[in-house]
Amino acid sequence: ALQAVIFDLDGVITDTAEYHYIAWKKLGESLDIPFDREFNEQLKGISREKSLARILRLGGKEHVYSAEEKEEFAHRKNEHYVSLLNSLTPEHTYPGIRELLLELQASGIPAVIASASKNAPQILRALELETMFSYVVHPDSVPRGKPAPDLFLRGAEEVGADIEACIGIEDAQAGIEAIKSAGMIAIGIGEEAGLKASGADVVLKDTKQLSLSFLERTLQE
Ligand code: B16
Ligand code: MG
Repeated sequence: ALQAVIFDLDGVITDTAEYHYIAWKKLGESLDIPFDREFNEQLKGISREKSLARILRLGGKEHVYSAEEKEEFAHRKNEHYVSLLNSLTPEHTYPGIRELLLELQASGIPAVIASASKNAPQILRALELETMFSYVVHPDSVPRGKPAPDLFLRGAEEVGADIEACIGIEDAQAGIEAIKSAGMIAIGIGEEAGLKASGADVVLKDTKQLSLSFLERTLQE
């Protein structure tokens, strides 16, 4: 039986993935490194520092700036991103998510957050969801980010769940890879092709179809 559900945050619980895109795009443009949504897919689930490194590499500028300058760029992106978070309200929770969390709570199945974001607690507060999760893994508390399995393994460990009885839910290719290398069942949310290629067991277009009975069926298959 299902023992824990480990959720990604950005792009699964709410649309903060769009805010990340807006903030990185603006920073990229200020450095003369424009990019589109397709490139942005590679930044999903990836830490702030690694995302910046990928953008600089795209522009052939990975060796142009000092460590202090890079820190300032990451800081500037985060300030913009956090200012966009101010408009976040409980209504911004993706469809079906609150209902699923209530079902899990009623069944005593822990819900866990395994996000690469250092802003996760603030986002959960803005959505008024912070009491719905048994544990939020802090990205700095594990050695490796996604696509390594560390965040998901730590999440399962913290709630005492067996790996094979856990389901991970992700919108990013790096996140699906992380769930699969942890040995869990992976549900992808979004574009089928990329998520399937990364190993997702099932892909849903959006979060509307998520329910406890869907998760239980997926685990049994
Ligand atoms: P922050 P997730 C990830 O969150 C985002 O997908 C990724 O775009 C972002 O760079 C990363 O969090 C770090 O976020 O700058 O807020 O620490 O999808 O793993 O929930
Ligand atoms: Mg995500």
